[in-house]
Amino acid sequence: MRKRSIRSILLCLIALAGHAQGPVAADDKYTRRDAMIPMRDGIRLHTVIFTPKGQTEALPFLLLRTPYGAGKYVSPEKIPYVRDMAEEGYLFVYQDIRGRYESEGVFAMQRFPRDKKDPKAIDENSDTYDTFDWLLKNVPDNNGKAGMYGISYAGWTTVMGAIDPHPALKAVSEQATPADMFLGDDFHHNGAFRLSYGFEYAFMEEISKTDSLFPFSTYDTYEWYLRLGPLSNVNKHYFFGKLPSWNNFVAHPNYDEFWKRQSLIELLDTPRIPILNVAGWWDQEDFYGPMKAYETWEKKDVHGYNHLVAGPWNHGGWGRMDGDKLGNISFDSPTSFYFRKEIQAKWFAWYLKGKGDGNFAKAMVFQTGTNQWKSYDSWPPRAAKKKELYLAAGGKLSFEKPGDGAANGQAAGARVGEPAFDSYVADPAHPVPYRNRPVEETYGPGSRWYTWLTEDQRFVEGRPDVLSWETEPLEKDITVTGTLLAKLYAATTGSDADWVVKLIDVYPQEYPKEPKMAGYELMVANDVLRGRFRKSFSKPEAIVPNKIEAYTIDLHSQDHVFLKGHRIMVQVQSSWFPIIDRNPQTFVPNIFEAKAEDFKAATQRIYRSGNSASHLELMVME
Ligand code: PG9
Repeated sequence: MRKRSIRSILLCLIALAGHAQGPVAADDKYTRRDAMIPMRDGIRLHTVIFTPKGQTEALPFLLLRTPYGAGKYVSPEKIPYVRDMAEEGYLFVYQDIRGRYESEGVFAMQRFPRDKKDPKAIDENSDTYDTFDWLLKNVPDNNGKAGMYGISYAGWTTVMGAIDPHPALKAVSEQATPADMFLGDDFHHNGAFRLSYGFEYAFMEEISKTDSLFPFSTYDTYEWYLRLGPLSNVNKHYFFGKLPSWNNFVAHPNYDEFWKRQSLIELLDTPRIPILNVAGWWDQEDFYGPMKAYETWEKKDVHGYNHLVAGPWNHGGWGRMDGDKLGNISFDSPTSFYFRKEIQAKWFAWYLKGKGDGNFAKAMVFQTGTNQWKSYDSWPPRAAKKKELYLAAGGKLSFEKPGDGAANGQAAGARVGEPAFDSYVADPAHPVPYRNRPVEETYGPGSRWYTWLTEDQRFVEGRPDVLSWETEPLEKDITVTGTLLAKLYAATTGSDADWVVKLIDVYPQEYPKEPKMAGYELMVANDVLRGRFRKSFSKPEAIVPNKIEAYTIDLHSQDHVFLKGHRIMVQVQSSWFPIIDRNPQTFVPNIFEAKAEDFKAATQRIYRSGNSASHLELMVME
């Protein structure tokens, strides 16, 4: 997990521990030992081992492998994320992965799996294996069992450890692992490049062995990225070809072997040990990942090992504080606290210590709107039924399929026989901000990155390049549980376009429960599709100007109740800057090499009648 995720939590915990000489304090319940553990190729990895003071029984290991600095960890009972487990008693182990912080070797962003025929080859799986071999032999009073867990990058290292597990590894919990960096996680969504994240993260991890923030010259990075101009200016003026990840973004603009080789969709096989996948509905970095990992494993889960937890959290939000609120949104109970105590701690207690009843539902999901935990025997639940929600005339949304164009409020300028549409001009010179400006540096001071997905979408409503459609106030609750997608029928005067679709819960104009939330527009699902990839992510194709084409946008899944009196809204726009780079709207083979003159304004038409009736497909529980 990132910044306010692991790093700042740790810094804050170190401060909390209130010690002057490194992260060991006299009142700590655990003793710390640092070791350099040798891997099969001779490289040594820095590892921090915490053992309970006065340990009376043999205990299992809990390992977390991170690129963000293992040395910063304090005694486990002082870390909210693992406090419940620390009370229970484990041998806590934190390790710097290769090339990061105090470990030797070279860092590789999501290192490719090794060639198993080569006994000297290494990867995160072999490093995990070698670590366990060493721990079992060198840490006294262990019970021969181990678990692994971690958020985001450490979730991914957990997955790598679980793929071909060491015999001592008995259960894992991957939390917010990325699954596919081209399709849905940190670096791209449906082929659209996550510019601010990709740029800042590549710099942070690869400019040196320890995390560094890029020195932006403006506080509002929206302005900085706009002034940057075409992406080719990044290497020309800032990175000079020195950051491997940036060079890979440039060299692999399509879904090729580079992305597929690291994709969990390709890598995951039958789960060999119990796996608890954990996702946050408003995870600003890796929501796709754990849901996809769960889905992929589920298809091969012959032993019933695979489980899912999804809750009302941002990236890693289950690991800190209470989880009763996210941004402006309240959930009525401490959901993170519940996860840590009632799910995570019980999971490892059962599999590593044989304590508890081992009774874990297939999917443990926090339903928002009603704000209740639900247990399902499958995800998505089989009981939900598909329902189409159509864009209609006059900015309305309707569960009724619209008829032909004439009957549905045709716009001026329409061609004869053209289906009804709504239209806007998308200009790459004035892209729609993805969050309210200033867009602070992602992990910079005062950044509101962590909660942007819960931000009130009224901040873009007045813009002529954002279209909105909404229902009347609902006469009864509508429960959306399961997968969602948008089917847009759209045309552009350009030859490439991005389509951003947001599903929004609009709170009633009078909201006595929390008056400041009256009229709030909360995104409950969203994503972007880069139009060139509408038929294939591997083979981009120019859009034929002015031709109506179908675009399917995966809006992932949700468990949300639109309550009686609320409205459902859909917004469509063609930029989300700078989290998504600007589409030039002129097809070029590689957008990383687009020229300034390729960026052109285009008129977009979103159709809503006859065979071109744009709609969302929702799974609804009756
Ligand atoms: N989202 C971060 C990340 C994970 C894996 C690769 C790249 C970035 C993180 O929070 O660790």
